[in-house]
Amino acid sequence: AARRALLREPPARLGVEPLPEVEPGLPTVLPDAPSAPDRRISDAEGREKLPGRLVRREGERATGDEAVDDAYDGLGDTHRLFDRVFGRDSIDGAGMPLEATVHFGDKYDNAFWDGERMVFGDGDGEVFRGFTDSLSVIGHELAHGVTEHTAKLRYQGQSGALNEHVSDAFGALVEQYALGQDAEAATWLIGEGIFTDEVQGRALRSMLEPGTAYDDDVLGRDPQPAHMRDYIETDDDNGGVHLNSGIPNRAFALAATELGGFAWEHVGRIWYDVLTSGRLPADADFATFAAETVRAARERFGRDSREQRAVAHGWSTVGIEV
Ligand code: ASN
Ligand code: ZN
Repeated sequence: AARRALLREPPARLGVEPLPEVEPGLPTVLPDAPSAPDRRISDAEGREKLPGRLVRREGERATGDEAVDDAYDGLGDTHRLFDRVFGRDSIDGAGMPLEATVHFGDKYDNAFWDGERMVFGDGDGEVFRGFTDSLSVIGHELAHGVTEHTAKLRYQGQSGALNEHVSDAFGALVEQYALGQDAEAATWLIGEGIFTDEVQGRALRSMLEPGTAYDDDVLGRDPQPAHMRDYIETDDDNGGVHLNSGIPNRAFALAATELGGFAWEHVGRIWYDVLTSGRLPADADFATFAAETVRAARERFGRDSREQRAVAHGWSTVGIEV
């Protein structure tokens, strides 16, 4: 009962209605008590040198530096989703410190995971605001760490696009969990609030409608495909990992919205099961990954369950039959 209560506990920060009773899936292995994060935020002070100066450790007061404090809070929100919903304490599942560096570089227009830490630029102020302004981006970067410690999806071609997709999926879930948003209320946008007002765009990517996140004079049109027929073959970007991720992103968001309710309770759980099953090859292609999600849906929610059908339906809508 304690475990179920944990699973249903509403996001802590905002007072949301208690979650409704849901039909229980298979028992979820969760710790009896939530774990606490161990955050360490460093400041690169405008240089491209890591890790930078340690400016805020776990339990320390806000610094007043927005990037530092947003990164600290965002890492807390990300830790909370993985811990409370999936029973995973931090990136490695064993309480590993969450390390981030902010103010990386001069007008640096990106955020990334370097294998050990999350790194966030301030943006140039013309196209991009700071990269800590979006919780889905913080969740995205931390999820790269989780993937590295679980399925180890190779960052090239289709497995690379799946690696990117997994980061977008959990980035979106971090935001939804923190806001107490169900699948219909969710924006399914990654990096909302990242662009300045000068840019014609809503976000970096749209999971539900890939290819529609922005259409701007300088940036051009969002190039993400939304269906297998538009898969992009390229040598850039490790084989278009940030482009072709639109295809699995849409399958995930479609399944979630078809099911309704809280996405972390169904598709999130299924995707997490796939990541941690030990069955997914590091070089998995879309079809292999899709088959694993349908199998995980069946194992957790039952043969011919709504969940299994919604997941299969999501994939077939983007041109992947399972
Ligand atoms: N924001 C990108 C990502 O996390 C940065 C990169 O590709 N290095 O995937
Ligand atoms: Zn990424």
